[in-house]
Amino acid sequence: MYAQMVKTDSSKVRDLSEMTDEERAFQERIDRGEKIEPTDWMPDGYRKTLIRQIGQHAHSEIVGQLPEGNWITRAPTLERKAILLAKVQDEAGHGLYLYCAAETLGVSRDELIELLHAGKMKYSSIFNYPTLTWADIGAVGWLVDGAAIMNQVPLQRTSFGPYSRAMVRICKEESFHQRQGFDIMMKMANGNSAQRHMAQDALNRFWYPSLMMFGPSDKESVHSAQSMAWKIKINTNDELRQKFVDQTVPQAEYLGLTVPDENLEWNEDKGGYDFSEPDWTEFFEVLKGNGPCNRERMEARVKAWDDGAWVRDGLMAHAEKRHASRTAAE
Ligand code: FAQ
Repeated sequence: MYAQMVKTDSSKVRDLSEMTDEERAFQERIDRGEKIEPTDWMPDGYRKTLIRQIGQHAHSEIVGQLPEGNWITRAPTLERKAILLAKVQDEAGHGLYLYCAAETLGVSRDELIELLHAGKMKYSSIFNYPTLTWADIGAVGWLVDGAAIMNQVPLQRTSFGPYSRAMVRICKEESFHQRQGFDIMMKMANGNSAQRHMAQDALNRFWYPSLMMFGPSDKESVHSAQSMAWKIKINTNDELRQKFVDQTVPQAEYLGLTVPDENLEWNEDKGGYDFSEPDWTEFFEVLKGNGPCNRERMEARVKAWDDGAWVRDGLMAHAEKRHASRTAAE
């Protein structure tokens, strides 16, 4: 599933002097920090890159409901259940804002969903890992939402207006998600020894997959150079990964948990932690569809889509009937 809808290479980012007048005017708007709106002229590659990234982001929000949805019926208290339910509903809302943002670029939600189900579009690698214990729900909120926020806060300044505006609301909600995850971790880490053990085990299993969320290392990233020139991305994958580690290690220390990396060490010169890279072979295997839950996640999404066909058909039939009776009345 390592299919590319559009591929750019850092050596191929063109200089202003190599652009057509239209392309140069567009790039200058980006460089001045102007927002690009859906009806503005844009290069085909800019449109395709946005559809790929926003579509992948939308799919991640929707597929991302599955690992947590798995725990709604098993949350330890009524309060935790209500909170988790609200969080999972928020993720559905994020998916919908993002599909709407993608639709302004001329692709329909149905087309994007078809591409996902056909294995031609991706969703975040992180959601191919299982949530085995209640502490995993804490780790998802703390680490996965924490990584998502680290990536999404700069995206509020992305150059495409509808994407940037969607990000403002999403980031507010994600910060509540991150705090609820950290709150679960605090309860578990300060609980009895079995609970502390579950919290540590969740951190052990989610640490490296969370680091992978930022994408491959900068030298392996095919899209970063062009996406940054277009301000579709604001930071490189490695920059965000470093910021995430620097922010999260003190939080783990506060919880009394150990980050599962024996090479983790504060580096005074760079003002950040040195840390071990994730296993990139595992990352690319997950992207190819060979992660622990890829098949299960896609089956659940395809089933939900098929089971919902009668609702979509009913709504379409109703809309057509109303349209026909309005036209007849006119
Ligand atoms: N998983 O050249 P790059 C969330 C692919 S939201 C899967 O570096 P790019 C909320 C990449 O698509 C999480 N695939 O790519 C939540 C490309 O393949 P392609 C989602 C990945 O786009 C929390 C290839 O590798 N967030 O979690 C991954 O410049 C809790 C080469 O990579 C977003 O989508 C990956 N981790 O940078 C919900 C944020 N990384 O498309 C529920 C917006 C890379 O050519 C519960 N997206 N790939 O076939 C981005 O910022 C970027 O797209 C990156 C990747 C940084 C993810």
